[in-house]
Amino acid sequence: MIYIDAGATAFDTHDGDLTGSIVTINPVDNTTVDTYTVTYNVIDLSGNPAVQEIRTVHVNDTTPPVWLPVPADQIVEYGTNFNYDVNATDPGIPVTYGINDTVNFEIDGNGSIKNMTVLNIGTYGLNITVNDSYGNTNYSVITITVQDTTPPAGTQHRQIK
Ligand SMILES: [Ca+2]
Ligand SMILES: [Ca+2]
Repeated sequence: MIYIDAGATAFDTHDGDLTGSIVTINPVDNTTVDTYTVTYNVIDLSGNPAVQEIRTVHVNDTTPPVWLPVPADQIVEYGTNFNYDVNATDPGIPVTYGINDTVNFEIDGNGSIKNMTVLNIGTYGLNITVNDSYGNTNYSVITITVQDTTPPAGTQHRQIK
């Protein structure tokens, strides 16, 4: 998304090279997707304006959002709530998040992932996507491991008579 003005040159049959007298109006903002008009005006030494030259510049966004940091595999204790916040950036452009498994998980606008159901012991593969508003997508696949490391609750002693 970098635009460099190619510039212009001017030559007058009477005054010679007038390139140094060119007045450029360049409203291009590299960080904002839009169509811009760059104009070049030059006046010769006799005060005669040359035909204005106009260029149209399109600033596009073809770069997907970038994970910061890249989402990592997660381990969660059985019976506890899963909470994991992911982040992606795309300078100046809002991003939206999505996940493939919306039965077991949900993700909000800030990239905060939560479980929707009690997660069974085992592993879940989760594909997390992030989009900018110009159709560029990035994704990351993580594994969520649900494990039980809690020992059973106190043993019951029963007296037999
Ligand atoms: Ca982008
Ligand atoms: Ca986030």
